[in-house]
Amino acid sequence: IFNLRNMIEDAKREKDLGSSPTSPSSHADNFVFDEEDGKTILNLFFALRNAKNDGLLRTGKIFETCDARIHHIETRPARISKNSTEDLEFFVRCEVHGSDVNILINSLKKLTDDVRINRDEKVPWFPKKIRDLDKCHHLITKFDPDMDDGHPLLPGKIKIHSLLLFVREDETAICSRFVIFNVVWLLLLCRREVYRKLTDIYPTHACKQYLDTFRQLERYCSYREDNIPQLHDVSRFLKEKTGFQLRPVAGLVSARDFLASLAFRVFQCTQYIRHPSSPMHSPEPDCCHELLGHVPMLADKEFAQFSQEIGLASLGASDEDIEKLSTLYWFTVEFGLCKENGIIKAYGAGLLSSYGELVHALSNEPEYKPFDPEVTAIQTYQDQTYQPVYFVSESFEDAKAKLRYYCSKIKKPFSIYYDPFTCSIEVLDKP
Ligand code: HBI
Ligand code: NLE
Ligand code: FE
Repeated sequence: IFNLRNMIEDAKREKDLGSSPTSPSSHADNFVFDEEDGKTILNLFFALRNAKNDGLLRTGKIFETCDARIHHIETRPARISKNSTEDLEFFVRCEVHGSDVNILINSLKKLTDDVRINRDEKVPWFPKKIRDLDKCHHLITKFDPDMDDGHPLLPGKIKIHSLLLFVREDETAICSRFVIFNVVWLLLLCRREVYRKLTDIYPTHACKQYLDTFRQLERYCSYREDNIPQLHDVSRFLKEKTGFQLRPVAGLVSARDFLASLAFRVFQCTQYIRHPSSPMHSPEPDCCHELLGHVPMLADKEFAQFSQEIGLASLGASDEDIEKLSTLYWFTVEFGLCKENGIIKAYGAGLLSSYGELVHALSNEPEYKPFDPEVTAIQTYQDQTYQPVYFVSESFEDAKAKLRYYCSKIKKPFSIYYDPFTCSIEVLDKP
């Protein structure tokens, strides 16, 4: 019998460490290259209704998860309280890394009321060096410290490299080596089905850039129906083609973090596989989506540059602009269509990894709109099932030019320059 509790603990620890091709070895970590360490002082006010001990403890957990150093804490009974004397108001002054500020605030907003913030930073923290990406893998589930074990997808997730299974603790009783072996086998069959069905329709549905790089991946990266290529091998291939590299990540990360990594030509990749009950569509990214959807496109020079430009535009942007850039990313990198000799083809990764949606996108069911960043950036969307609306670009070149113009209009009190030799950002103040 596997000791699943230990495996889950190990997985969590590994998730926090985020072993990555871009992070330096622990030895090098002893050296401090940073002149500024990115700390922010926050003054926070919030109220806990019906403050029982668990509310207080859960709030404390948020500060702990975000590695916040509390300098000062004060509580008092809430002044305006219809209810009872159990309502408490808090004042906390703490020091937290800039990359954790938004997570901390959003988590507090979920758990407490009347959150007010006074922070002495005008521009949100953003990574300046590729090693700063070690601070950019905030999982979206981190919002709620208690959520990890209850995530609906966890029982179906598997980590490919170590064939590590995530199983809910209440299921441990029935799990044996035999069961795990069979689950792994089932997932490999799922992967084969995804691969077969998709490669059947790529010639008619995928754009020419995709078809070209996919052939290369078959040749040089063991892309086959009976194989799941290793992240490291694929990353090395991409690095040679366009300078992009892959970095393993434990799940969906915040939009700000995800986009920031693109600025450095780093793509954060999930490594588990979708639930075998729905091979033709998964609402969340998995290794099929990353390997069949994103990787071939990231191996195209033009597209790699397009992706990096969205990333660069996101650095230090306001929450509102991050939202718009995410939406642009969604309707281009994930679900973009483009014309090829007048015929519409798919270049979005979310389409190229989902047989169901790829067929749907090029049928006469959905609505098509011309790609125009101003319009696209405010289109509402959902991420659970097929999109009812897609945006069509005239060509890649055209999409890139339009996006570049859009990004140049985003208001920021500074401009940035990316130095490809050192993989770092130079910040230039605007007069
Ligand atoms: N996180 N791991 C991961 N993979 C994604 O594709 C991803 C993400 N977070 C946000 C995101 N994509 C997009 O929907 C945009 O918000 C950037
Ligand atoms: N729907 C896609 C798929 O099934 O592969 C994943 C989309 C991730 C945003
Ligand atoms: Fe994706």
